[in-house]
Amino acid sequence: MSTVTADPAPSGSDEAHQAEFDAKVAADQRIEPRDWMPEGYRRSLVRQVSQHAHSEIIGMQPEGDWIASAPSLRRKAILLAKVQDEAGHGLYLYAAAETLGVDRADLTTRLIEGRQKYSSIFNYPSLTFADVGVIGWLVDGAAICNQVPLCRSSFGPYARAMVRICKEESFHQRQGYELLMRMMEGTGAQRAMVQDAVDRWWWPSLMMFGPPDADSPNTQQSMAWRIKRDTNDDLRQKFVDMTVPQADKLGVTLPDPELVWNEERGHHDFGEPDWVEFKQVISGSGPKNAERVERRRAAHEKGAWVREAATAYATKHQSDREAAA
Ligand code: FAQ
Repeated sequence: MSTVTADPAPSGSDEAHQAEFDAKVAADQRIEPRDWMPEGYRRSLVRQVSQHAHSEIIGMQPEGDWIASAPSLRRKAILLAKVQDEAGHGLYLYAAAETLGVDRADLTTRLIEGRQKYSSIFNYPSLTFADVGVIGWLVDGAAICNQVPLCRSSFGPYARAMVRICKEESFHQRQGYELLMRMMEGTGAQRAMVQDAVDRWWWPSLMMFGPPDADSPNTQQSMAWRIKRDTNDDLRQKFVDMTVPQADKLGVTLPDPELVWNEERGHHDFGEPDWVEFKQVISGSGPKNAERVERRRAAHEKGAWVREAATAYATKHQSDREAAA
């Protein structure tokens, strides 16, 4: 992947800028924050990157609920590390969004006022410790499928953030699968707990990839701009094909009677997720939407003193530096 040095103050006509932008995208070169970019491209990135950042932060909650009652010190240490990683992912992504000229504080306000979306998946409850394993296996598995291609996204800061995030997500996926393997070697009750969690998380995991391509208003343009590299349906198919053998090895049944290998297509056929439920969840009426957002709002308010202290510290150091200069 080659890079093009950004011109900090591009000059010339809009047509020339557009032509240069189009050429860079077509050549798979990165667009950097100081490069000229179409306003629609900037807005679409702010939309996707901030929703992604919010998802990481809200996504800490379903598993975070189990930190205090993890069944062993080892499981607690793993879970703590994973949830901390999600916070880190949120930070990289908010930082990437800020390079597009938006303010993280404003994005947070939009999230807690319900004006911006985050991933539908995090509006479902985590009812047992098996959910921790299934979130790692299926939710992180879906996230990896969706996000590895984003390492080649046309916007430099987003693509670079995704490289590190994907490495950490791979660890997350493996820890989930390993936890489930151990539970499946356990008692009948433990195996039933795993199957129950798989039954509850399978369809919401498929919804993570977004609506079917025919109902996806953003895919076509985002693909043309190479923000997205694959369509929602293509990634969903990839996830199903990748997950079926893992489910077999684990010894669980995926809750879809239509799931079958199609020799002709070289892919699995599978049933249709409940898109009515998906729309309800993304418009704020899922099982946990209100609780997730309220908790985020309370945490934000509780953290006000930290932000004030950090700002006071930075201001003091700035004046000390100026006095010394
Ligand atoms: N949930 O036209 P499209 C993770 C919205 S991170 C909620 O197809 P697009 C790590 C969409 O925003 C998971 N809303 O949109 C982790 C749009 O609304 P808008 C997050 C959804 O952008 C693991 C409208 O529907 N990952 O899991 C969803 O082309 C474990 C129309 O949709 C990312 O954000 C949904 N599932 O494609 C953390 C990846 N799907 O904005 C903790 C980056 C669609 O017009 C624990 N994002 N919508 O009002 C993407 O790849 C894309 O944005 C898609 C959606 C594929 C999510």
